[in-house]
Amino acid sequence: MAIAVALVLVAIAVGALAFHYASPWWLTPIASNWHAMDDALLLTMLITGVAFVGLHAFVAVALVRYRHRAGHRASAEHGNRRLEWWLIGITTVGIIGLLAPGLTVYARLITPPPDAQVFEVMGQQWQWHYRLPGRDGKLGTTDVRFMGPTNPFGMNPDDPVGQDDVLVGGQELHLPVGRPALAQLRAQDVLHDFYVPQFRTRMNMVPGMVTHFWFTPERAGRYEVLCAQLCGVGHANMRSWVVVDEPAAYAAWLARQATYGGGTVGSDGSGGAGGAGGAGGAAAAGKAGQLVAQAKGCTACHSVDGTRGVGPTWKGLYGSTAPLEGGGIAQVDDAYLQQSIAQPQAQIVRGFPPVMPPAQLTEAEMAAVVDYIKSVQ
Ligand SMILES: [Cu+2]
Repeated sequence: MAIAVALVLVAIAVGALAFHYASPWWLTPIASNWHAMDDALLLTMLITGVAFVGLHAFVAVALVRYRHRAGHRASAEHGNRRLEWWLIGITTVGIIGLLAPGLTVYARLITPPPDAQVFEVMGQQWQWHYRLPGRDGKLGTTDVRFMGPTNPFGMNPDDPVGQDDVLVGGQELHLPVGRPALAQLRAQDVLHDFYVPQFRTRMNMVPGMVTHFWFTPERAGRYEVLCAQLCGVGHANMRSWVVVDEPAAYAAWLARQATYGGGTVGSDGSGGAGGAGGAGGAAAAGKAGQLVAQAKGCTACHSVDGTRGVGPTWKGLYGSTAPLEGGGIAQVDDAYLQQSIAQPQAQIVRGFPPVMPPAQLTEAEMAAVVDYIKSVQ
């Protein structure tokens, strides 16, 4: 019996090592300066791996060597100074090896170099918003009381510093390769976490706080941003992209971006007289419904390209018919959309979970969203 248990323990240790070396789940190729993160992780794996295999081997050997046999009796040994010092010493070194690299790397992660370019990330159920400082290199002030469907950052309309801020349209942020970037993180509603696996960095985004970390993207490419905190039913759809560009491509992208004050970075009038003091300049006419849909989080669950999400896609929805849970068919018209937005539980489309919360929209926002859904054909 003792030998069988010892063999099982050896099999567990050997199996764990085999799984570790043959596993397809390993780190993605690194694309930032944070090789120290990988080193800290590998050191942790090494220390815990040696402890894991060593303890299993020790128990297996002890089981076989001191198993019950006729004529043998175990005897207790009281106190062994030498052995105790060895165990204390090895454990101390092991724990220092587990803690020290993480603490030093973290201290460096939150201490940006002076030439780091700031960008802001705002997390919201369930999407991302990005903001870059304009020509002045400074982000304008914000306040919770200015936050709304068309102003997710809470931009202060009266702050001249904020007029040239770049509000990145779409769900894609670009960064120049080789230049240190300082991520400044906020959250509107609940805990989120900005995570790009290839950068090896992540940080919680906490409502009411500004957190930060820095990195230097070292490889051009398109990298997926994941939310690394379970933040609600749309969490899995809270995705976005960071595109790392060569300087020329980055400059071209930046020039096309809209500024808060109106216009684009590339146009000379940006942040000038035309835009100064213009509250809500971000809301380009005709895009109101799309902005509301993004701001209210609709787009986390409803695609506009026909992909099946948590809820039905909006592509081609208007004018179609929807099969209902429990039988029956609904004609998708204005009245149906308005009811489905305000009281989602009234009629559930067959095959979709009844998880949508009622959306709190003003009459104007409701009309804008319905118009937007109509336009997605
Ligand atoms: Cu999230």
